[in-house]
Amino acid sequence: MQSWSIKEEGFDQERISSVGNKFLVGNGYFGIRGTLQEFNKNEYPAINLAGIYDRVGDAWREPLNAPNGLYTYLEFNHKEYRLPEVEAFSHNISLNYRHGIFTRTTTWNATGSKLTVNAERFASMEDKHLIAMKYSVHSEVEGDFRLVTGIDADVWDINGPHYDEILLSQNQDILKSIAITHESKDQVCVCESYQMDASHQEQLVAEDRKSLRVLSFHAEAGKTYTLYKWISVYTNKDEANYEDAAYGTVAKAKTSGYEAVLEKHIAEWEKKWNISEVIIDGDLEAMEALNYSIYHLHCIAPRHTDHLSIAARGLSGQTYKGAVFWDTEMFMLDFFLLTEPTVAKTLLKYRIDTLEGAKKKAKYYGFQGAFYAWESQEGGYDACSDYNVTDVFTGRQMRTYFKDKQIHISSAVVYGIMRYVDYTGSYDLLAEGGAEVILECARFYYDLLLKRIGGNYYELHDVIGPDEYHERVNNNAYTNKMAQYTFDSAIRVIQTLSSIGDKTKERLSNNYDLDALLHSFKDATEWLYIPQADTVTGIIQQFDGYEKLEEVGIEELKGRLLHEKEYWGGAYGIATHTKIIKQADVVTMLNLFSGEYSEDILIKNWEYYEPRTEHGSSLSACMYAMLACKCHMPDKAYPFFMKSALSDISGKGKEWAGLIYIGGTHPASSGGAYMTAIEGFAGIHQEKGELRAKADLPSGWERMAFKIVYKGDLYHVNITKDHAEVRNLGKHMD
Ligand code: IFM
Repeated sequence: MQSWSIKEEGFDQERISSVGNKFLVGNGYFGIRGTLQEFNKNEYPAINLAGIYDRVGDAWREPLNAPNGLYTYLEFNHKEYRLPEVEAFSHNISLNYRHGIFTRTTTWNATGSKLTVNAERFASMEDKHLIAMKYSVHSEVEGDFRLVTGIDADVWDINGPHYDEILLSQNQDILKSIAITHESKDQVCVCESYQMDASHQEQLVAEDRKSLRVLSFHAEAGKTYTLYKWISVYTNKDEANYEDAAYGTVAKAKTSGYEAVLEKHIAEWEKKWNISEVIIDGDLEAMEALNYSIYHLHCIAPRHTDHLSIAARGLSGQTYKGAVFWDTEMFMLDFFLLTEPTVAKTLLKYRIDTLEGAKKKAKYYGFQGAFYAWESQEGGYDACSDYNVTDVFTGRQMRTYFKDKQIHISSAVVYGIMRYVDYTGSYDLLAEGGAEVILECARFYYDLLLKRIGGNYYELHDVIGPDEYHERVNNNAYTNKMAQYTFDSAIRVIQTLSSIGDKTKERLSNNYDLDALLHSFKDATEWLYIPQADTVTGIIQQFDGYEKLEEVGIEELKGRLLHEKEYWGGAYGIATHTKIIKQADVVTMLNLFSGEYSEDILIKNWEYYEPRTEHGSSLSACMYAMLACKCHMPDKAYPFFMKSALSDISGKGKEWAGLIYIGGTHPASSGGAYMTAIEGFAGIHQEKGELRAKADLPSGWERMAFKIVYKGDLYHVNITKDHAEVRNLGKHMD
C-alpha cells in the first residue's frame, strides 16, 4: 500500500534547509517551504512567488518571497516555546503528498507538564492565492496561552532585502501588508485573517516589518484549542484590484470554513492524480518515489495564468535566480504534455512571449534570429552572469561562458514546441507565435555556421554543450545535432504552413522571404557536420579533440581536489583537461535521436561515457536511465531512474557550485524520472502518428498502470511482463 506520506522525526538544525525543500507544498502560484511557523528569516522560511523578480544593487536578480502570513509562535505562562531556540521533547513533521498537506507536531517540556503544538497547512489547489493553516495547542496543565500570529515581512532573501517599504494596515479583522519592491516598485499584498475556537482577547502589535496580533486565553488542562488562519497573496501583476482581490479571498475562505476549503483543495488534487498517478506493482519504493516526484511537478505547474514557465529549482526558493533553463522543455515538459497539455502550452507560451528578449540577445552578440536566455527571467531577460561561479580559493568571480556559449538553449525551445505539436496534434501554438520562434531560432543557428576554406561542411564553434565543464569547444555533438533538428523543424513549419492556417501563412509570408529561408535551411541541414561514431570503437566524440584529453577515473580526479567546494570546470578546473564530464551529453543526444543509431552504437556510447560522467547535475541520471531503456537494459536503467526519482527525498543533490549555493528542489530530475517510467520502462512513443507502448520492465516490476493524454484523447495503459495494453478512454477535457 502506498503511504502517500513522508515523515521526519526529531529536529536537526543542520537540516533546516534541505527539509524546507523536501516538505514543500505549492500550487504553481507559490511554493511554501517545509519550515515551521515560528521560524524567522534565519531558518529560511519562504512563500516563494512564481514569475516576479527584484534586483538590489549589483547582486543577482531573484524571485520574491512574499511576506510570511503563516508566522505564529506560542507563549505559555509567559515563556516562549519555539524551535530552534527551545529544545523540544519530541518533534516530527510529515507531508501528505497526495494532497499537499504539511503537518508538524512538537511537544515541549513545560514546568511540570507537556505542551504540544499540532499544525497543518496547505497551498490551496482550488484558489491559487490562498493558504490555509490550522494550529492547535494543548497543555497537560491549566495555564495562560498567548498565540502571537500575523504577517512577518522581514523575509529571508539571498540577495535582498527586496522590499523598500512595507505598508501595514488593519481593516476589521483582516491584517494587510503591502510590500513594495526595490527595482520596479511592484507590490506584493498579503492579507491574513483568523478564527479561534475559544474565547480570547486580542491585541494588535505592529513591529518593524511585522504586523501581529496576540491572542490570549486561559487554557483548561488537557483541552485542545485551535487557531485557523487564512492568508492570501496577490501582486499588482495579477490584476488591477489586487488589494481587493486579496481581501476578498481571505474573507471568502473564512466564511466557508476550514473543512470546506480543505475539501475543495483535496478534490482538486484528486483530479490531478486521477490522470497522473502511476501504479507500479512489485516495487513500492519506486512507486512512492515516482509519485512523490510527480507531486513536486504539480506543486510548481503554473495554472493561474496561460503564459509562464517553471524555474530550475521550482518554487523552493531563490537559488538559480528563479530562472527558467532548458530544464523545462527537455526534462519537465513531457509530464505536462502527457497529463495536462494546457499546462504544457502555458510553459511554451512563455517562450513565445519572450521571443523579443531572445532576439535582443542574439543581436547583442552580433547574430540574427533568436538566442534564448540561458537563465530566463521575465521578458526573456538573461539573468546569467558572465561570472557565474565564485572561486573558493580567491573569493573572486570566475568568467564562465554559460550565457554566451550555451547556444543549445534555443533548440530546446524548438524541441518543446514541436513535441507539443506532435503530442497534441494541434497547430494552435504554431499559429500563436510558435512558428516565428522556430524560424528565428533556425535563423540564429544559420548565422552561426562556419565553413573552412575548401571544406564541405558547416561547423559550429566555440560552444558549451550540456557538459558545462568543457567550455568553448568546437562541434559539440549534442549542439550540432540539435541545430540540425532546428533547421528540420523550420523546414517542416514552412512546408506545413497551409495546415497551420491562413492567418499564420499570411503573417509569415509578409515578414519573411520563406523561399529563401527554405533554401538556406535545407542547405544547412544537409551540410551541417554531425560527429559520427568511430568505425572501430563506435564512440561519438563529444566535441573536436575530446579524445585527446587526459584519461582519468572519477575517484582519482576527486583526489586532486584541494577544496570540497572547488569548481570542476572553467579555465583551471580539475575536469577541464580530462575526459570527465559533468552530465550526460552525447548520451542526451543519443537518447533524443536513438532511432537514427544502431543499438550497438547506443550501448557502446552509454558504456563509454557513463564511467566518465560525474553526474554533477541532477539532469544527468535520467538521460542514462532513458537511453538504457532504449537499449533494452532496464536493470541498468533502474539505479539511474531511482536516483532521479529520489533526488528530493534523499536530499543528496549538489548544494554548491564553487561558493554559490544551488540547493532547492530538482524538478528536472522529477520530470526525468517520469519520462523514464513512461517513455523508458513502459516505452510509450509515437509511431506514424499513433500511440504505442514498447515496454521493458525492470526485474521485480510486475505491472505498471497509468493514464496519459494523446492528441486530445485519454488513454489507459496497463503493462505486465508479457503484455502491453493501450486503451483509448475517449475525449479528454483538460
Ligand atoms: O540547466 C542546468 C544545467 O544543465 C546544469 N546546471 C544546472 C542547470 C539548472 O538545472
